[in-house]
Amino acid sequence: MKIIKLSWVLIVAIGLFSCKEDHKSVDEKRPNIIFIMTDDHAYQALSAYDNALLETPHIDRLAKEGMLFQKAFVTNSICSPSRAVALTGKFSHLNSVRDNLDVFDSTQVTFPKLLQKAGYETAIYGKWHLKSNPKGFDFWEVLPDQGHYYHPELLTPDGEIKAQGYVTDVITDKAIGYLDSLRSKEKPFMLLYNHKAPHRQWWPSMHDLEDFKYKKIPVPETLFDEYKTKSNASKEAEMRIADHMALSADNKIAPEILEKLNYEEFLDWYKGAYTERFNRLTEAEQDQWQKVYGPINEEFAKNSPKGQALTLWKYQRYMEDYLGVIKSVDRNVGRILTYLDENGLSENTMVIYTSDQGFYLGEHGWFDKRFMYEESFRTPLLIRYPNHITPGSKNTDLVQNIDFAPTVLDVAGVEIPEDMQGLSLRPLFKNDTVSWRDALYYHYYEYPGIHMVKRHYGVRTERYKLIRFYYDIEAWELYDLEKDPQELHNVYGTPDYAEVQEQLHTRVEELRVQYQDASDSLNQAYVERDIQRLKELGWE
Ligand code: SGN
Ligand code: CA
Repeated sequence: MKIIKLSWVLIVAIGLFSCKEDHKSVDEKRPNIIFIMTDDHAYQALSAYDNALLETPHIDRLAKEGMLFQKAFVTNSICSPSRAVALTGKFSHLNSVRDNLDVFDSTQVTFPKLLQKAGYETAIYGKWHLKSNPKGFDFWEVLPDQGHYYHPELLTPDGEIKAQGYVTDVITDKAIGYLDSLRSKEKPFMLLYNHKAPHRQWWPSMHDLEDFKYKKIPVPETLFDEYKTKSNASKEAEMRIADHMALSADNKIAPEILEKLNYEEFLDWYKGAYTERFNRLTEAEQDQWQKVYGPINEEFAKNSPKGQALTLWKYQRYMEDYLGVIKSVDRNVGRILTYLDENGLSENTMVIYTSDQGFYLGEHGWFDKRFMYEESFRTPLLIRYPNHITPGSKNTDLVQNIDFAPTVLDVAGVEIPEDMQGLSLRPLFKNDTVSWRDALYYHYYEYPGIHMVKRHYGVRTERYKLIRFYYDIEAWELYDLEKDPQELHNVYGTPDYAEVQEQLHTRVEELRVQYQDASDSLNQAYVERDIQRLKELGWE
């Protein structure tokens, strides 16, 4: 009896001791980091934010077990610039990438390089879109440029390879392959796991072809917005579902049908794009595809909608494919999280989920991004970091993608270079009241260019937003986000807002100085250089 009792005491004591040891090692070990960036994932289509459109249970897990940032924004709502900001912690005018045509200067300091120097192992799989080759990674396989949904090519240190399968699965297989067999078990790792999805032209995986088809998708109130109080920048942008979404490439109606029905089909390029993408499918995939899209094509030919009915039809088709593509992202994020669970890695890994920017899902009649209006200025941000972030917490501070690099470095215990312009989000993890920024700065440059969104910059505070459009337009817009969250009433120049307007003018100038973007002549030099470059490309 005594012996049994004694052995119990020993077992409990050993148990307690080893628990304590485990706990200690979790706290003291440098965390692994998985940084997930999708492309064009609107927060409106992520159920931790809003489940009106679909459920994303796997991505939502990161909010349930971590923190959901409700006011996360970008500095320049477009792909390559956003990625350069994330890597460097600096605004576009200082990191060499102001638009999608710029080449990333890979000699710059980036957070992966600093982590690598500090003893982390670093890897990237998936979308890169920065033209120069990745630097600061022990392992990398990236999509050339935008990449393809089916059987994508990948750039590797040993040259280009062609993968078999659907891009979101392929990237996940590579990421899990790295975690499972390539990874050093001695070093902490930092993995950039970047998806192409859900970028235009929204080709769902074979698993999700039927998912949203014919389901009635709620229509945004502003689908037929006429921009009554807005400047011409909105009217002249070429990203309306009604006028600029291609019935062939985007909505997947075969070009032959459109020609037969005399639809004024958009650019020739878009017709070619549909066939080119369809031809990437294997024969079996083409058959499966036709089983779903064939009847859609037949119905379109029968009803041949026009006018507002056509816009509603296009919106519905757009959403069916866009949401289908997100389904596969969600499932694959689930695979990664399960891998972490099953391999004892969840506890000591910080997982960040974000997108390179937001996206319009029919709001203001649009698809695409670029504008400083909320849907494209905001981006999803969810962070899980066990023992450091309380599960299920929500943050409403104004955070921005310049903060990603400082945050990752801070969490890894690496010194944040002084010239990084963002702030570490770590103080926000504890849910305490901390003194934080009161305003965000934004600057978009890609004009003239695809979608023709004019150059603009501006400031957003908790309540207001002031925007200046410039170059071949001179216009200011002011929104009271509390009274007008949909940004339908531009109140610039109205007497009631005179004081607020003046304050915001002062604030935006202060931010331009703070972030070293104050010189108009410099912007003019950018403009001239860009115009020259566009001419050389034959785009103007
Ligand atoms: C492609 C898209 C555009 C999109 C840009 C930039 N057209 O050109 O609609 O705005 O990429 O997107 S597509 O029909 O070829 O897909 S970004 O996310 O890379 O900035
Ligand atoms: Ca993008």
